[in-house]
Amino acid sequence: MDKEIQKLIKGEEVRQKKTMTLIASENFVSKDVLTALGSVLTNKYSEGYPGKRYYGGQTYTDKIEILCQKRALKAFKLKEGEWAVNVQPLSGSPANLAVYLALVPQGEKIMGMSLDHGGHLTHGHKVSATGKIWKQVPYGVNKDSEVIDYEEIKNIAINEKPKIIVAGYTAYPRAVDFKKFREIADACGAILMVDMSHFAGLVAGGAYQSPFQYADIVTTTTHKTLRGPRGAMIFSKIDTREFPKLIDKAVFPGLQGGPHMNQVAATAVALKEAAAPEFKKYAKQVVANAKVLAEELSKRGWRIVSGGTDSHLILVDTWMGGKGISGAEASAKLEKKGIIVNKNTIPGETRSPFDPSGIRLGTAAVTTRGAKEKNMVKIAQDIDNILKK
Ligand code: DSN
Repeated sequence: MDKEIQKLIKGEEVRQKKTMTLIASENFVSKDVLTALGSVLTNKYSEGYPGKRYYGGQTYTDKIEILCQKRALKAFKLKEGEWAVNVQPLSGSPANLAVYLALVPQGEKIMGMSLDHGGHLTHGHKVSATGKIWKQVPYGVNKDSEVIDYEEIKNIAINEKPKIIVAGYTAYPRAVDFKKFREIADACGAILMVDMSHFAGLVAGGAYQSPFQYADIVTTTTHKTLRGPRGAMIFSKIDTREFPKLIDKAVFPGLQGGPHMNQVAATAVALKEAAAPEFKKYAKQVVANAKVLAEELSKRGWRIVSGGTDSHLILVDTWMGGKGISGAEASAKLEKKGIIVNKNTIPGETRSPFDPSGIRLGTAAVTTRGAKEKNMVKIAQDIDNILKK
């Protein structure tokens, strides 16, 4: 193999082994997922969909894509005929973009949580294409409780009449009431899209409420709590609105070319793993670990945004909480000692996104490595010791 690249990959492998990953959006995939990802499927072009491809030689790719779709429905307990899934999005941002391209006329409104409250760039933020082609109607969390205020969101939605409402976030630790979001969407005639990228694995493992009973569209990345390769999927409800057909057209040929079939195969492997009984234990442990980590940090005087967590994710206010250390400084100090986190804005942010007021922690990766509650106590103690210095 190319020695120069081999050395760098080895370096990254060692870095991953020697450090502790507390980045909420990262995880460690199984050997089987890696094998599928590094397979000969990377050599194949498969524009189109099973049975309707543009190039020959699709005997195996068709079977792989169909199997991946079946496993996706099974992992989230969905029935064929009620839900469809597109497994071709290359990642989360194109998946969300494809949904809007399919369902929201240009210039119309996307209602999404603002970035500093925990939303994602692709929920209509102005620096993303989603905020340039469409207009974002932002919503946030309650100033005091730092949790979602459904009444406030309902009022905004009724006044603004967005075409689509996005629930599901990138830095929101708490449970989301999808039933209430359904009522809000119905009150203003909007499509309800849930971006479950962060908590998809917890949904599959039964450790976080499922959005499928209430959403019209569910997007997810495949590499966070779901523990698959980097990629994404778009689930759409089958009814007279023909969402699956519109979404398929928007993904290809609307937005993407050939799907990465090695990634689709690796996603299929991860989905089989996520449907297995051991994954339930894993998902429960992820949440139990996050709760202990939040409590233990709180006991040591760290202000936890919203007071705790219901998921894998914790937002720590390192600045306004009285400790006076910025997110960038905290992240750099922790990295020096082998703990990898990301700096993060917090609701009501007063600093810049490059050096915000907090850090975001997540327990998906350490739980894959076998961490339990007692390890969380030690991690909280280590974080406290490092940041106090
Ligand atoms: N970068 C992802 C995250 O860390 O949450 C979202 O795109």
